[in-house]
Amino acid sequence: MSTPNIKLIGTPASRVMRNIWMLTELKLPFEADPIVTTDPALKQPPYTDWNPNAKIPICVVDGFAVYESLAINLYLDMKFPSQISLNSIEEKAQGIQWAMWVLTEVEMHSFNWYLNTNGKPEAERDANVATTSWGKMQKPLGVLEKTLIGRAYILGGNFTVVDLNTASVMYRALAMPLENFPGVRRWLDRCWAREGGIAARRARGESI
Ligand SMILES: N[C@@H](CCC(=O)N[C@@H](CS)C(=O)NCC(=O)O)C(=O)O
Repeated sequence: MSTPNIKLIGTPASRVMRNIWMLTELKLPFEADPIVTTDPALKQPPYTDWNPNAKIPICVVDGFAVYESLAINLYLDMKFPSQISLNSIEEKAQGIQWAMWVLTEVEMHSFNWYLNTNGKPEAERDANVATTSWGKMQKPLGVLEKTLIGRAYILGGNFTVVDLNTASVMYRALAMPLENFPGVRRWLDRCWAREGGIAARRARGESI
């Protein structure tokens, strides 16, 4: 197979980090276009041809464009089978299930918690939003804690793209007080300690 031509569009200080992690796991070289969301070019072709939402990330593989960060990772998983792949139809269904779960049940509460505890300048933080968001995190954290009983990773003993997608969306949970969710704490730290997780954090300027 010839080397694929992969372009990953968007600054690493964004959801693009989820795809940097995936491409690092797959050991696939890619051309980075670190465009930022405020760049007016994002609202023009060729970007809007690739993603009419004018958002990042976008991944273009041999001319085929995909957007939506977790859809990109599930596509890359199907296109480039690897050690972390989902193989059976049932595993692929779980890949879709967990991607939808983390985006609908976790992402917004996790981000709002981060913004109002650390992310925004202190004067702009709202303690009520932080408390409400932390409250909303309890149910999904409990679900994940239960899922991880007796297993190192979400589907069992091996790290898969399901863990990558779920843990990458839970980036801000790294800073959460997870004492009541020890299984989630261990799993999250184990996932983010991987080469791809470290590469994604370094790409956004973290010195880890
Ligand atoms: N659900 C999409 C969200 C994409 C998204 O909102 N990306 C942000 C950057 S992380 C963006 O491009 N924002 C620009 C805007 O909203 O105009 C995904 O996971 O890829």
